[in-house]
Amino acid sequence: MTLKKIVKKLCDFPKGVLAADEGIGTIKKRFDMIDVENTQENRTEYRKLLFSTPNLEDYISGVITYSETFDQILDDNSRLIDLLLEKNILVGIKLDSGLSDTPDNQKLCNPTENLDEKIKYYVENGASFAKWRALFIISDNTPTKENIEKNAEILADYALKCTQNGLVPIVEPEILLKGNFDSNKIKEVSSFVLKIVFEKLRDCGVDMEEIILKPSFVRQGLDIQVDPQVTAKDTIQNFKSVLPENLGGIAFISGGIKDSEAIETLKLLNKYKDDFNFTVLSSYSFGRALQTRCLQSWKGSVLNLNSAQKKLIEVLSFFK
Ligand code: 5MM
Repeated sequence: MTLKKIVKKLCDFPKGVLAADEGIGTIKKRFDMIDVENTQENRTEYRKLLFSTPNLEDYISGVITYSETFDQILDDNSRLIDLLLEKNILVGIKLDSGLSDTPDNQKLCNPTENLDEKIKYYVENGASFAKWRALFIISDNTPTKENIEKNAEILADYALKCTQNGLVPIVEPEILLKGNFDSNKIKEVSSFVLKIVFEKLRDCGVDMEEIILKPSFVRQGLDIQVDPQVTAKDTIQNFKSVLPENLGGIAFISGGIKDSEAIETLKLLNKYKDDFNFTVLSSYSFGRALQTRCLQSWKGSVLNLNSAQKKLIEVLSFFK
């Protein structure tokens, strides 16, 4: 499949991407909420539950995996990711190596060793796309231009390497929605971050049609209740002025927004797109919004497998 076709398949709303690429530290936070120990066995059981959910392929076009999951072999000697490939669900791989704190309380992407070799390995073993996350924190003085530029250069370098070697890069410049900042602030920060990210992508010569942007919604801080109609319209209006028209697609993060609100916002955004003449394919790459009810139903017990899978499908059905 060409990179452009992969982009189209992944962003074909109401189908979208399940972000199941939590690193060891992040999945621990999710397991802590349901009192499940963060062992490799439990991580495998949980991801097996997700990937073997009946009819998952009716809703999900791709799943982002963590390296441990990608390489996981099951008791019958099959690969865990084969559960997805057999259903014609595309497999993605998290290629970033997490974040470091900067002295001024911002985040900077860590480098990934031997990135070219890793990309080749994942392509040879069935991956179609990748993900790299940068994180920007809103405060009175942040994110700074310097911090955005440094992270954007890393994202652009990763994106170019992926497209040159056969993976669609998902470029994730997440803006942390935690807090009580107002809509003017998020509009200003979102525009500033995306403007610099796309400048750096262009400087590197990345083909915009071959990439997927994974942004946060343009929403006020999570402490504030917001009407999804407002977020949907603000997001389109803001994006229209900064995103290239030939961008391959968008796959939003849920960013800690409640599942029902995140899904409603994306549905409305797709409904309003024509009114604003916004043509970029817009779908999702949600983690928490898709998984929270499923995790709470599973609670680490094989006895709850069916009910947990039903919860996942229940949430996914809200998109239709
Ligand atoms: C699923 O979590 C992803 C990996 O997180 P860590 O690097 O912290 O282990 C994360 O990138 C995720 O894909 C995005 O933040 C979107 O997830 P949400 O839950 O915000 O939709």
